[in-house]
Amino acid sequence: MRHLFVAIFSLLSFHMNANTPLISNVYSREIISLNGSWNYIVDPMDNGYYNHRLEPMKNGFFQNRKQKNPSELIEYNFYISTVLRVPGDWNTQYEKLFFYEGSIWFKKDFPYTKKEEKRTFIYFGAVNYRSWVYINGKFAGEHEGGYTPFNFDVTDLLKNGDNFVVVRVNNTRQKDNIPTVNMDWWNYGGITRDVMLVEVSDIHIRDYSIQLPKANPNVITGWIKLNKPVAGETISISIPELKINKQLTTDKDGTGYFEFKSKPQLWIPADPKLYEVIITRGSEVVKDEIGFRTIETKDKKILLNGKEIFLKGISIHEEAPYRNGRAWSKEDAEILLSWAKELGCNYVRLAHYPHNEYMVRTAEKMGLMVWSEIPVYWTISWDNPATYQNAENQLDEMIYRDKNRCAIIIWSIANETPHGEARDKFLSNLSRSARSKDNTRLISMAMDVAKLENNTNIMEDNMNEFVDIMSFNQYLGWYSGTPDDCRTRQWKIPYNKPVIISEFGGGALQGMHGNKTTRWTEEYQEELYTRSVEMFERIDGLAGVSPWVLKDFHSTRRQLPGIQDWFNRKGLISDQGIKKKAFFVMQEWYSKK
Ligand code: GCB
Repeated sequence: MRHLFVAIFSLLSFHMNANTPLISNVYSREIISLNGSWNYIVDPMDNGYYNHRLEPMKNGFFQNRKQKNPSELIEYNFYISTVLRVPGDWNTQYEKLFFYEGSIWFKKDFPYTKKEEKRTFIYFGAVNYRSWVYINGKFAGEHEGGYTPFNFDVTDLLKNGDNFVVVRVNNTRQKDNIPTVNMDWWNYGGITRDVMLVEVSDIHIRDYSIQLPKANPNVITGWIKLNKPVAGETISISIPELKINKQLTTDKDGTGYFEFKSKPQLWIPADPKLYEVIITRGSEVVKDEIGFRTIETKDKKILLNGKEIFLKGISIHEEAPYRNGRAWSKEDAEILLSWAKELGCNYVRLAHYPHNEYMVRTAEKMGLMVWSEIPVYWTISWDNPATYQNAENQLDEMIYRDKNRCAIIIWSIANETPHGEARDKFLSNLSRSARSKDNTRLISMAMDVAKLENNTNIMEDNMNEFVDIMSFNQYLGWYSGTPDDCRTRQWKIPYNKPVIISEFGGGALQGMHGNKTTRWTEEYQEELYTRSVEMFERIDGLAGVSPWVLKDFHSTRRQLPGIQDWFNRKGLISDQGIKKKAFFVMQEWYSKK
């Protein structure tokens, strides 16, 4: 009986390990990077995990076994397998992996010296889509969702000297996933963001929130939370430039709350002021740069720090500038966002999933407000409770990571979802969930134009009560009608809320020239932009736009040879970084707004 119990228990512990709550702001902690070359094994049948009866094996590839004598049979070997760069998608590193969807095993060796009194976590900025992590052959944890960070406490799995980490990554598209099986971007697989070990003390600062409360620029409020529910711990918070230096005592949940009267210089795009904030607990120090601003809506206006602002935006995919594949570095973020600045933007829509932390932090430093989105895209499984749970989880992880980024003004909970009862229930619940986590930001989603009557686009959506801003994607002149139709098209949006055109645009192959009625020429795209912005002037309550899209990006839906070649060509800039004519139409319009 006892044996049975032990067997069941070890089977469970072999596979169960709930996600450990995330350590905030890892970049300011003591970290050891695990970026670099990782050996990999492509495993389309999950042969490294299941035996021929499809039962999980004790001896899977995560054991990273090496042959001990020449008669031993082991049918894999990480050490003589080729390498992939991490961070990086696998699709653009080897031609044979361009279209690959399935499992790949990654392995990295690393030396480690255990430190008394320290806990060590392994942290992943993102892995697309699902991952299983093993340290020295033992299961550390698993994660679902390709665009948000996660970490596991691996203190007890590490040893002094040589260690190895193995990650099984699977990016198979599935109907019930978020996103689902079809989307207009590349399903890049792999360990696509930074990986690191994070060392913290046994009791440590896990998370904090520091901001202005809703619509009040004279008080800084927030909380600091330890990883354990220990009362009576002293934590200090200081913002030297504001002469704030306070001590907090944790309550029985291990949380300390604060509220200071203060009049910080407010963050605005033209002067994105950030303050150094230092949080200390004993010898532990966490530093951050935090900006303060309020964001709200009043009737059809968006108010930043109480003043009306027009969002001059651009939609961006997380694709590297000048090279193929996922963007992941600070340098990538700086190039992409400096293009947005050159366009005249004060705002970016980071589509269609949470982008890496460098993007958000760089936008904040450059004075760009941010729309951040989860990949609830097109037609997902509205009726499946597990799909809902997954969406809510991705929403939580997005908010958790970025709640201290003042640049983020909008949480977007969906893109172009079809009207219907199940969808309404799903999205209204998501909206409630977002508000319960963060009542200081605006909520929106990119909707579709509902109908066309008497040459009037009518924007109706039951979700209007669950958003602060009515945002619509519309492609008049590309997917329907001609650019000329924009001259007369009218708009009716029957809500007393600000309106954002979250997408518009059309494709052009950079360098292809011709008549403005010829598809794919830069002239067609230029004309489409010219007519579109003219039309936007007639939209009552228009508070911002974010054209689709900054740069051409890879998409498996875009097959036209010679023109698309697997790129969505709606970029204002080509995949090679060359500006198309429409870029300058938008730049000119923004310069007058
Ligand atoms: C959309 C989608 C976006 C697509 C775009 C297009 O409405 O939101 O993801 O890439 O249209 O190019 O068709």
